[in-house]
Amino acid sequence: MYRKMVLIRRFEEMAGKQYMQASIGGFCHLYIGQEAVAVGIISALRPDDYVMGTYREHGQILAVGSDPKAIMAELFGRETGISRGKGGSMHLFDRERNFMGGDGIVGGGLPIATGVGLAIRYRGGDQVCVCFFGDGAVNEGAFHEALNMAALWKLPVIFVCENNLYGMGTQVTRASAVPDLNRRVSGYGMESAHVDGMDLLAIRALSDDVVAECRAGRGPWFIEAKTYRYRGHSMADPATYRTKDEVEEWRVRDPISIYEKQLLGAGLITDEEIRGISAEIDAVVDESVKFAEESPFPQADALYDHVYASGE
Ligand SMILES: Cc1ncc(C[n+]2csc(CCOP(=O)(O)OP(=O)(O)O)c2C)c(N)n1
Ligand SMILES: [Mg+2]
Repeated sequence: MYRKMVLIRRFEEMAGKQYMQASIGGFCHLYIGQEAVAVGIISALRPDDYVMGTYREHGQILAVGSDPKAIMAELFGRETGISRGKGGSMHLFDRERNFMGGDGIVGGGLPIATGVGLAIRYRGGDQVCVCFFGDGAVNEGAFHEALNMAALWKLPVIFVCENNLYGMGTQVTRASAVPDLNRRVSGYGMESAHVDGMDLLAIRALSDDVVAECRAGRGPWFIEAKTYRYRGHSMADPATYRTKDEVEEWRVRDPISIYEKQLLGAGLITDEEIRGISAEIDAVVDESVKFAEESPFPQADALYDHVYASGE
C-alpha cells in the first residue's frame, strides 16, 4: 500500500511536469493528496472485483495495478497506451483488471456501476463493484437514479464519494443544500459511513467490513471519504478560490507521510528501505515517460477501430 501511494504521487508529479512541457494535451486532473482513498479501498478488493473511475482516475487505475507505462503512454496519446492512445487522461480503461474506465462526465460512472452490479447478480457471481466519484457528482440526477436502483435491487456496489471539498472552484457548502453528504443518501435506505480520507489504515479497515457485507449480499453501501487535492482542479486551474493556509493545513495531514510514520513506528520499515522504494519508484516513472516518448501515435486510418465491440 505504501509503494502504491508513492507510485501515484510520483506518477502524478511527473504527469504535471509533462503537461507543462506540452507532451500531454487536453485535460489532466491530478490525484495528488487523495492517494489513500483509492489505495485503501482497492487493497481490500479481489482481482476479479470491478472498479469504476472518474476523470481524476490516474490514481485509481494505478491502485488497481495497471501498467504505469501504458498509462503514461495513454496520457501522451500513443498507440501503446492503455486505451490505444485514443482516450487520454480521462478515459483510461483496463478490461484485464476490471477497471471499467474513467469518465469525462461528472457522475457518468454511477449508472454504469449500478449496471455492473446488476451484471454480477445476473451471472450469479460474488464480486463487488467499487464506484468512485466526487462531491460534485452528488448533485447530478444520475447519482440519485443509480443509488435508488442499486438499493432497490440490493446490488453489490460500493459508492465511494471522494469529498475533496470542491467541485472545480465551488465549495461543497455553496453547492449542496445539505453539506453532510452521508445524509443525502438516507432516502435510499442503504448503509453509509464517513471516513477520514487521509488515513489509509482507517479506510482499509472500513473497506474490509464494507466489501465483506456487499459480497455477502448486504449491499449496496455508500462511503464518504473526506480528502483534499493539493493541486488545482485540473492543470489549467491556478486555484485562486482557496487560501494557501487551507492547503497547508491539509498538507500537514499528508496520507503518505502519516502512513510512513506509522510503518516506522511499528518497526515495519527502515529509513533505508524508504529511500530504496523512492529510488525504485522514480525509476518506474522515468521508464514510463521513456516508453511513452518512444511509442508511435496511432495511425490515422485506425480512427474508427474499436468504436464498437467486435463479436464478444
Ligand atoms: C455532467 C457534467 N457537468 C459539468 C462538467 C464540468 N465539470 C468537470 S469536473 C467538474 C467538477 C466536479 O467536481 P467533483 O465531482 O467534486 O470532482 P473533483 O474534481 O473534485 O474530483 C465539473 C462541474 C462535466 N464534466 N460533466
Ligand atoms: Mg470534489
